[in-house]
Amino acid sequence: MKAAFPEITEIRYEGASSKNPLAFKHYNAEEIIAGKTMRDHLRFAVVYWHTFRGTGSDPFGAGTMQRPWDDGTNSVKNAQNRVHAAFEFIQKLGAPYYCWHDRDVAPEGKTLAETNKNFDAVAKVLQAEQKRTGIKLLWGTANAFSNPRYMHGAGTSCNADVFAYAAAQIKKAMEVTHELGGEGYTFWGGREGYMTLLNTDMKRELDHLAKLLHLAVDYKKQIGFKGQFYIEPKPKEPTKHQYDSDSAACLNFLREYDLLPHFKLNIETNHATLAGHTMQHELEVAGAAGALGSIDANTGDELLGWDTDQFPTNIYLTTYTMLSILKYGGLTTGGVNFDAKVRRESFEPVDLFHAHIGGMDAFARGLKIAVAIRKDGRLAEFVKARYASWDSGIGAKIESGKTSLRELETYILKKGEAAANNSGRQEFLENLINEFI
Ligand code: XLS
Ligand code: NI
Ligand code: NI
Repeated sequence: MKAAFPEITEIRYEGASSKNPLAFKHYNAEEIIAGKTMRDHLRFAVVYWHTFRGTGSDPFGAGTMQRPWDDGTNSVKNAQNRVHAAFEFIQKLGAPYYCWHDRDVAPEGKTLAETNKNFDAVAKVLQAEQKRTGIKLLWGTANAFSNPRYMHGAGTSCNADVFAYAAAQIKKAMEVTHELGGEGYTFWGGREGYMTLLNTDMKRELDHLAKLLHLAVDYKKQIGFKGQFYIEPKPKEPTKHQYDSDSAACLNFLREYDLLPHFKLNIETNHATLAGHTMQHELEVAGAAGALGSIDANTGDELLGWDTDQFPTNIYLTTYTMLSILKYGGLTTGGVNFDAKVRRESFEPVDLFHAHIGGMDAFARGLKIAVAIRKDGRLAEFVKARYASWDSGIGAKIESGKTSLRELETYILKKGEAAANNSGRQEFLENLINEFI
């Protein structure tokens, strides 16, 4: 088979002084930092959908992408050929993982049976390419939002047959994920929400969504799939309101329906922005609940206000992201998955390399900076000292649940006034972070 990227050889680490655009300046896979290789800390993944299926079309115009290996048809043969191009790319880039939706990798047929057959035919090539290259599947997912049947949602559709269809599709996507040794499986509720409450029975829809996830948990056990389940929060787009709107809403839903032991969150930067939060906020909410699983690494444009899925290059963003990830013990089953697409104007194959190299280098720098900040210790010490009043005396008593309103009243009446407050020192801390950037 003809090479898809004939002019490009393996991307190597050349160090910070390199001027070669097709080399890593900071990501050195083998380098050990804080006890692990950078490869194991970051667990980079390439997405199949944007990188190999993105056409560059937008609501105002047709596709622009030059993808010489793709014949533009919806055939199984073309889908199989595309797998070779994809693995050539991922291997040259040196990313250890990739992710897909079922419908990214194989075309839909006229019936579910035909669709599943197509999927199997392509999965065979995926399996062979994984074996040849050592590249692994970070997670799989089902696209239960593109086909018109999902116009009212999948698990939350008002049409019970559509729920059944989605269930069948998810069953198959889980099986293929399992066959390919996937380390996880993600649920992003593409249309699990509403456009208007006038026609929506919200309680019933949420009950149904929980049912679907319970059925998936049951089936996971039946087939012996040991991968981690993730929910990916997003507040809107395509619907006006998605039920998995942010980390807090997802955690509440999972707890309410006894699903929390089976799921972690896959947090996406651009989705945090759409929810009116920072990425760090979303990671902290998930981390505090022991549910920080994986991240979809991208960034949005705050002036545009939609899910622009740009590659992350902002060092503050990657630093804060890595600070939270390291704080909660690092990535174990999850990874740094580039759910990002090149701009419509960046239409040449080489742009895919520029984009991923930039994202990987930005995360490598974020990792190194976060490790240095943690090693320095002043930030953590400051936070610890800020809460010192809880370590003994009345604070310790409150924390351990050994007090009452009556006792607290007596305590304050005796003291007359609370102890003086200390400065929050935000500016000092911002300067401290800048020392490392
Ligand atoms: C869309 C989501 C989607 C998920 C996978 O906004 O980010 O790409 O990551 O279904
Ligand atoms: Ni995503
Ligand atoms: Ni997204």
